[in-house]
Amino acid sequence: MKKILLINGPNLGLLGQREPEVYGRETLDDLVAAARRRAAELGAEMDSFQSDGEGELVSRIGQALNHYDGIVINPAAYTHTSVAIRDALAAVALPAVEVHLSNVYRREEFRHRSLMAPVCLGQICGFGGFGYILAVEALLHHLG
Ligand code: CA2
Repeated sequence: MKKILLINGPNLGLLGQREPEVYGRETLDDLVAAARRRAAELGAEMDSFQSDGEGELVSRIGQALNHYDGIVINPAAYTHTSVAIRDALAAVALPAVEVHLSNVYRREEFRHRSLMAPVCLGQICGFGGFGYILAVEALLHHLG
């Protein structure tokens, strides 16, 4: 059975409580549950991890090697700044799908650049929580 890891970065634990016009009304637990259900329907197992800390995210990615077949990641604000998270993804070299709730390209210019994109299979953004399901499907399709 394929095993995938869903990683969420800083402030995503606040989902559903603030800025619903940007990020929707679902909580992170709702999004994780829906993504896990889809993974199970497709015959895969999914673990989930959220942290506000760059170092913790880097460590968890590092530990993923030999435990997971692939990663779905919303690095949140670190998408635009973190060489450390990008290097961790490159180092483990697991297939990874980058996902964002909002359409980052319709927002401020600083969100238009992703340091993660070059080390990911692809990016899904702008579809809210449904993007997490699309990301799981894309990763599992890639894994075959
Ligand atoms: O659209 C996304 O998924 C983002 O990764 C969300 C990040 C943002 O920095 C990226 O540019 C795009 C921010 C996550 C903050 O989450 C909040 C949730 C509820 C209330 C406030 C912030």
